[in-house]
Amino acid sequence: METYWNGRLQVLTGDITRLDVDAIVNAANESLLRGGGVCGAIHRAAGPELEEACRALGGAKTGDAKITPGFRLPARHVIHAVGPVWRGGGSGEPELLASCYRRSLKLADEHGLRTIAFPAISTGIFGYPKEEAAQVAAETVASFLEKSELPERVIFCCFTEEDAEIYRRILVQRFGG
Ligand code: AR6
Repeated sequence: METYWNGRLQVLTGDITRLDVDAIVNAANESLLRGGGVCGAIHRAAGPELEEACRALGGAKTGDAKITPGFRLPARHVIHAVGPVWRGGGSGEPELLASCYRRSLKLADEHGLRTIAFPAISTGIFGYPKEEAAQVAAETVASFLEKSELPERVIFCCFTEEDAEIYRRILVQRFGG
């Protein structure tokens, strides 16, 4: 696992449901109910209590995020962030994607969470190009951390080595190798 910026940013390849962190972020949709992709994996690993807790949240708008306990996951909390569906880039997608990273980090800060792991939100079923999404993710997270002591550490959890390589390249450009 590579670390950047005195260890506050990390890139790793693997299954986010296995991470022992204060919060993992779920790439949800506006219903906040169980779906496919990383969302399906998180619900499977957390158990049925997670869907019950999500149902009680009553959905969330694109660009927003809401928090639940992690139930059977090693992570203490799940932050359900709703990324945008990619419609070509001219429908406010970058701002909506940035917003769901910011809202997730704000929730982590408000709950006193020290460690949080993000998947590459919107880059699977929602079709956001991976490179562009990683740029938004890295820039938004770095700007937030510059102004906030919490979370102390943010992990970009990539599902493939190829995705991790994109993040490494972007973070080396921004923070140096
Ligand atoms: N750990 C880490 N990353 C993962 C995992 C995992 N276990 N599984 C997949 N990924 P996606 P979206 C990566 O499709 O595009 C759901 O139905 C995957 O390779 O999960 O935001 C929701 O309910 C990709 O890079 O989320 C919504 O309806 C990234 O996670 C919709 O899909 C996100 O892919 C959200 O679509």
